[in-house]
Amino acid sequence: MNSIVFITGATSGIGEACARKFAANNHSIIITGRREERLKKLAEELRKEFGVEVHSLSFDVRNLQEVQQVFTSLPEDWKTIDILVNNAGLAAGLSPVQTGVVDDWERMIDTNVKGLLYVSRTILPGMIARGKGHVINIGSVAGREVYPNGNVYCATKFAVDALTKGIRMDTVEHGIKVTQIAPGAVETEFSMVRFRGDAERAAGVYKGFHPLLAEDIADAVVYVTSLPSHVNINDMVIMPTAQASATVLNRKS
Ligand code: NDP
Ligand code: 8X3
Repeated sequence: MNSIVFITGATSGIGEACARKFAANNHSIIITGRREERLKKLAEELRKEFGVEVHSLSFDVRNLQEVQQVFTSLPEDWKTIDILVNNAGLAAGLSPVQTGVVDDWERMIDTNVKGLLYVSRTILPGMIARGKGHVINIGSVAGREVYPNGNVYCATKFAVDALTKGIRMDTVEHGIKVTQIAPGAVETEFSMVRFRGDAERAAGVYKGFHPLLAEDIADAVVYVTSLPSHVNINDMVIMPTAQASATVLNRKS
């Protein structure tokens, strides 16, 4: 078997693009997410198109028991994960704290912070036992700058930044690589989720400029895993050319 790559949130956007790129590079892939039908379809497609081995696991990263159970259920030769892409995440809403929806806060904190911790806690011990592994956390420009009404989503991505540094410090003596990739605006299902299916509002986020594509981020994810064993990219911030900061965009219309 080639490297085994475990990707959270592979049912759409950046995670799905990562699955395609890793498959195109002949890696064995474990694709995960809650939407089982999408996982099945993607697994079949990747097997057919690239002739690689694909395992799919449907679970919610917010549920520690589920995370542990699905990992335990993996066949032994799939447990030796080389690369973990902690990508599953979301923004829910865009409101001031004083009128914020508490349930949205819980979803973001539980998914973006606790989910990343649960998956890392489950997979890191094996990497440490084998003395090698690479963890890639998908952060965000929102983890570098706070923007109006971004409050809790930004806080979760600042937490991803802190956890990336913390995991790197905790595992450096075991030879583990830890990378954060922090994108600006990427056109995926992200804004549809954030605005609860309001397609017009979601499309408006990317109007008048050329946003990043999920494939652009997947290229970077695959690149950081392609370097010699003594080289680690700690951190990468990737923006559309038309975006200078979280709030400064060169919109033409
Ligand atoms: P998408 O909405 O397209 O994809 C999000 C993925 O996360 C889906 O596969 C979804 O799968 C999965 N996911 C969400 N919640 C859970 C959960 N509780 N358990 C398991 N999987 C879950 O958005 P993106 O591809 O854009 O987002 C991927 C990551 O990139 C996120 O962490 C996001 O914060 C980050 N990011 C996005 C940017 C953007 O502009 N799009 C910019 C910067 C960072 P399912 O629903 O099937 O469970
Ligand atoms: C997603 C990018 O700017 O919408 O993390 O927060 S932003």
